[in-house]
Order: sequence, then C-alpha cells, then structure tokens
Amino acid sequence: MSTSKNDQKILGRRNFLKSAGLTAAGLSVAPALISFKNPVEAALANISERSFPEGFLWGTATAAYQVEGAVNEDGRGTTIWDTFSHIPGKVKNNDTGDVACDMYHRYPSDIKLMKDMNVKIFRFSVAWSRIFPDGTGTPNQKGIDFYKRLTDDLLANDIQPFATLYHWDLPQALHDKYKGWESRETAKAFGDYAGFISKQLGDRVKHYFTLNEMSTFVELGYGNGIFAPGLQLPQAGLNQVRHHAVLAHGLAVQAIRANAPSGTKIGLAENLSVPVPIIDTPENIKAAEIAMREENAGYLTVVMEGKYTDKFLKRTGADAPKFTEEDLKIISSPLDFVGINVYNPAGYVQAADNEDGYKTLPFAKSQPRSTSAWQVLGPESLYWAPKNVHKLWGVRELYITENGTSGTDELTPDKHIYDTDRVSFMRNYLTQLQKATAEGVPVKGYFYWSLMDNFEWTSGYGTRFGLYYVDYKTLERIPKESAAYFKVLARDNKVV
Ligand code: PNW
Repeated sequence: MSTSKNDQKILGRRNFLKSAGLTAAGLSVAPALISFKNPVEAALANISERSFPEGFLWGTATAAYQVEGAVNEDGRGTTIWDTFSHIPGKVKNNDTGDVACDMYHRYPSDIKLMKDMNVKIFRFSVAWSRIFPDGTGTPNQKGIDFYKRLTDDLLANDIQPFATLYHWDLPQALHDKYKGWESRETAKAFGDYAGFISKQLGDRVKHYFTLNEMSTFVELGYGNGIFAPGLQLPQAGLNQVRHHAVLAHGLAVQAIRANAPSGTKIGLAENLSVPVPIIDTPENIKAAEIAMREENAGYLTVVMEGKYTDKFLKRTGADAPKFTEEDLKIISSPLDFVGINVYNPAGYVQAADNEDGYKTLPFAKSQPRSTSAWQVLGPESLYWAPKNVHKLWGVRELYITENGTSGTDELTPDKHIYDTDRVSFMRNYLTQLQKATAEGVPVKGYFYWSLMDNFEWTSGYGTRFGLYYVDYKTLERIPKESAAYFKVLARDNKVV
C-alpha cells in the first residue's frame, strides 16, 4: 500500500510526539492539556487521524429546476419537468418548481450563506432551456447572463463554480420534436449546447459535469415512469435511451474539449450502484468489485471502458441497444475526473459460486432508512464507492458530487432545527470517506446535497435534504444544526 500525504502527516505527528518524549510511556500530562507554543506544533496538533488530505475541497450542491424558480422569466423555455409537475397527481401535493427557492433572484444572499459555512466549491446546474429555450437554435442572451452573474458572484466570494450541464430539465421542444432521449438527435443537441455554454462560461468555470445521474433520470423517467416524462418503455426502447444518455455524455466531453479554454476539467456525476461486502473478507471484497462493474454496465462501466460488458449484452439479448464502434469511442472519451453521488448501498453482497460470482442479500426490514423510502442508510457505501471506482478504472481524481439525507426537520417555536439525524449521518458517512482518503483513494472534494431544502422531484417540498431549512411561505432560509456542523467540518478539514 502506498503512503498517502495524509498518512505521512499522521506519521509525522507521531514522530514529533515521540521525539518530544510525549508518547504513551513518557506522557506526563493528558494530551488536551499540552499547550503548543509555535505555529508548527499548533498545526500538527490539529492534524488527527480523522483529517482529510490537505487542500480537500468542501462544498454544497443544487440543481436548476429544484432551486431557481422564475420559470417564465428572461426567455426561459418550458421543460419536461414543468409539464410533468403540472399534471395533477404526478408530484406529492401537486407541488411544482414554479417558484422553488427563488434562487434565480436570491443567489447573492445564498452565496453569502455558503461563504459563512466555509464552502469553497459550489455545484449548480445550468438550465438548458435558459440557454436554448427550444433546445437548439438561437441562444438566449439573458439566460447566459444569469449564469455569468452567478459565477462572477461565486468567484468574488472565493467559491469555485462547478457546473452540471444536465440535471433532468430537458427542453420540452426536444421531447415534442424527437421524443427526447429516445432519439440520438437529443444527444447531438446536448453536445452542441455543452460546447456552446462551456465557451460562454470558459473564463469563469473550470469544472464541468456533463449529465447528472443518467441512471436515475433514465430508469425513473423512461422505465417506471415516476419521473418526467413519465414513460414506461419496453426493454429495447429503454436500452436505446440508456445508450443515448451515455452517448450524449461523450459528445458533450468532446464538444467542451473543442470549445472551452485549455485547462478546463470535465467529468460526470453518476449515482452509481454501490454493492457493499457484507463481511470484509477477501472473497466478498472481490465479489463487491465484480458486482459494481456489472450493475453499472449500461452507465459508468461503458463510459469508463468503452464497451458493454459481455454479461450486459447477454442479459439484454435481442433488446440490446443498437450502437456502432464509433459510438463506443465517443462514450469513453477520456475524462479528467469522475463525480459520484452516493446515498446508499445498492445492497450487501457476498461471494457466491454462481455465474455472476456474487449474491446480493435482501435488506433486513429493520434496516434504517431516511424519510426518502429509497434511501437505505449504510455509511460504508461512502467508502466502497470511491474505493472501487478507483480500483476498477484507475480514476485519478474523484469528487463526491452528492451525499446527503432527508429528515423530518421540525422547526421549534424559537426557530431551530435540531437535525441530529443529519449530523449523525454526516459524521458516519464522512468517517468512511476519510478512511478511503487515508488509504490513498484520490477523492478531491465533497459536495453536500443540498445547500438548502428544495423541490425534491416527485416528493415535492415535503422531503427536506438541506443544511438550511426553507420556509416556503416566506422563502426565508434558516440554518439547521447540520449547517453549524458543516461549518466546523470545512474549517477543520476533519471529521468532527
Ligand atoms: C438525486 N432514487 O436524486 C438527485 O441528483 C438530486 O436531484 C436529488 O434531489 C437527490 O438525489 C436526493 O434525492 C435521486 O429513487 C432521486 O433512488 C431518486 C433516487 C436517487 C437519487
């Protein structure tokens, strides 16, 4: 095992204590009572086994439709989520993103909230339909200007903007014209838009994510129909949509490389399936690796390897996507980093003597969950996700592009939210992430989902993921206990 910088520092500190005669045998005062006199000693004291590597970046994430509101302002075009959320019965309480958190207008004060929490990176998404109201054609200057103002203000506050180019708000015109992601025309249009906007923002934004969570918007939007556009396609059609999503990613990578200034970094943000070994034996650890590669075969695996696995092609059979060798080259265009959204284990696995080489155990009925029914709580997922992405594909730069949890978040009469569950969630998950970084897994930053409560897709506004509570009547933002936790975490760069 190689020694990471972090390890070196920890070792350094141990040696320092030793030479100062302060290790167990010679220690005459409790560590907390030692007063360090010079800055080097003080700095060393602050590095503990819970520290993240030096320069680790702490941030928060949002997405356009979930926070911006202002859906009819400054020439924005309609999207499939506008249409879908306005169909009665599709979203809890028939909530829509019409107003959301009104971040379109309130971003200057929201940036101050981030600055106050020691945030250094912010992940937001660009609404495609603000840039090209119909998905293609004439760009809308007012939309471009909004993202210029937003990113200028972030930079002025010493926060690096990380832009996601697609967080599920497909321009409705592309759905009407091409059936959206059912057509490769949509993938081509996405590539064109990505190239265009990366040129416009090129002097401000140095990091881009192409698409957010291909697996979620494809499976839920085109497979079981609970997300926009609400389709339930047969397997062959669904596999083709999956293929168009990864193709769109690859076309965008190429277009950004061709249009953005050199030095621009490109990745994606994928909610990959994270199998976790039930018991850490070498056999189960291997089984979890095999499972991760196969269970992400239609998404991250094809992006990283430039081929569909044999098992994927066998499994899909006559319904396999139609593709060319050229497509596979585009899909696997080299990336600068990989972003992973990690909320839960896909399942606990063990080695098995079957064709797959692994078996997924059923979750216990009593396995803890958040208020989002799909979110099984398993902190180990934040260790195994980066660990195995690094191991399977040799990724040299990783970001945790989302991690968070939803809670009941009751407001007390004196306006506090004691979200002890969220604080505990962060400490438990981050302990696992810290372990991965201490072992040398190259995770460079972490974005908590989300800065504030927002439009949680089909769950509407009742499901809250924020560090800030949003009072939807007044749009006031109120810091939760977890915001205080984040502030110390980011300041000290260690699990606190
Ligand atoms: C992600 N599931 O969505 C998204 O990237 C965010 O927009 C979202 O708000 C956040 O996670 C919290 O949900 C998901 O059903 C939505 O498994 C649903 C699922 C997973 C992720």
